[in-house]
Amino acid sequence: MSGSRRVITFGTFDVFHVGHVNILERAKSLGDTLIVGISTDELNFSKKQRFPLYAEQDRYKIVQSLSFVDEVFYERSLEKKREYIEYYKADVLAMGDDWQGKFDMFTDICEVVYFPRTPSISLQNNRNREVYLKMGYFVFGPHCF
Ligand code: C2G
Repeated sequence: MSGSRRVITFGTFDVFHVGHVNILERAKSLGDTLIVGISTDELNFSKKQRFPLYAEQDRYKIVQSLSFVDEVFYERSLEKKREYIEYYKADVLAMGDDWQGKFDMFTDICEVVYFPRTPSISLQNNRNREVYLKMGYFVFGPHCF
């Protein structure tokens, strides 16, 4: 649709929580169409040396089901970010501020916006960690969402 503003964001969105809702909602508020790149299991392993708790097809399905998400795709390589932004004709790239400054090189092709992370979502220091352990998840060391 001409004149509509397209926003893109990327993430793993593992064990989906309200911090993820907040960033996606804020990202959508910047435009008309929200496109989300979901990191594949393999990409996650290469950047974090562990696999996500939820499989990529489940993380994909969860994010795709949100009313403010319009399109979802698999992000297979961090190096392809520029290609993804161009392919999806994004006007804006939105990310949480744990990535502050990291994507400023794309300001030549789109606007780059960082939103504050939602604080205090952590498995390390609260009961959530125990709950996950009881569910049978092996939670590696400090695992903060
Ligand atoms: N986020 C947030 N508040 C949290 C946790 C996450 O705002 N408490 C945001 C992050 O800043 C990010 C998005 O939610 O913008 C997804 O977070 P992750 O799933 O942790 O994504 P990550 O593994 O950092 O992948 O190429 C970029 C990567 O794909 C981002």
